[in-house]
Amino acid sequence: MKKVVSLVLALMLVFSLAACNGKDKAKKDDGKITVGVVQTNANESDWRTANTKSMNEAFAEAGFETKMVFGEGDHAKQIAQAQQLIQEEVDYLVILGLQSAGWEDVAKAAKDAGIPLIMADRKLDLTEDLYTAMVCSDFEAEGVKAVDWLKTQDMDEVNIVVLGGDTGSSAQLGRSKAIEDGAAANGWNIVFNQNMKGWDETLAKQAVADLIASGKEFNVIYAENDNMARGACDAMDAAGITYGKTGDVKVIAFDANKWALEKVLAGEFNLDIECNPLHGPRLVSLIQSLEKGEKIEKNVYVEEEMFDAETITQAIVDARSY
Ligand code: GYE
Repeated sequence: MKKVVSLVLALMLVFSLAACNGKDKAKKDDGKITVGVVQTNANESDWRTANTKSMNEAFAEAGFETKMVFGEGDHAKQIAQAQQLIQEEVDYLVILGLQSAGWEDVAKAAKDAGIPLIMADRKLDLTEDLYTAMVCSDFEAEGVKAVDWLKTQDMDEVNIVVLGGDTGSSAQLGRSKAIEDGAAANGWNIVFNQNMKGWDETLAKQAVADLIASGKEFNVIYAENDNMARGACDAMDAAGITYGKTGDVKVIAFDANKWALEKVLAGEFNLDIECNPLHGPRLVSLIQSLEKGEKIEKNVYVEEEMFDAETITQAIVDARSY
């Protein structure tokens, strides 16, 4: 009798395991591609909001299942989230890193699991054998555009306030390197150079307000995104400092959100360097090519423009999609 009971229990265990695998298998076999996305922060900036929306909309339209998680400023959390998505056997892993360093173990785990790793938005410090593709912005090149523009402004003395983004993100590293190299090469003074945690507009406003209160002279704001540029302008408004096209302080911003381009058109921002967040369609096209076994371009830098208060038009602003 005991042997019969043991046999029945063993068979129940085998069938339950098979059902479990069968359920998982069925999920994988429903033909849906599952994309794991490790995003930075949900409400980091208007750029990030447009970026998240672009991926969610494009993936849904393509019939992908999206598993999006948010690091919320915590690099270690992003690493753990990426490892969890690998455990869940997503078909593709898209990473938008809070930090550019520290991704080797995740990349090796994804490779071992046969999961293509795609870097989006921000390049990570990974050798080419550890990722499948990159769809990012060249942040140093963005900063060089701003430096080249500043050189044309024919200013006797250039005293720059640098409002950096999240420390260690490739966006901050590239944009900061460009202005620091540009200042050294052109004899400009960087009178303030601090990174704002989370690209935070309020932190940027407070930093500029404190700087004004300290009596530090400056005539250029180099804000590494639109939100921080707006914070700086709010601080200058409160202190009665003029800025923009006809003011005493030139304002340089990055991202080129539509609302910010309205400020360029109004002459409040002198220059806005585009950093295009609409990675959704690019990632869909890349994943569909990979699914078909097509050869892909491994490293793609997104084409981006810049907008000058001297030349922008309402038509240009109206045509913008984010
Ligand atoms: O400039 C900023 C966002 O990674 C390029 O992150 C992106 C940056 C963007 O929060 O607004």
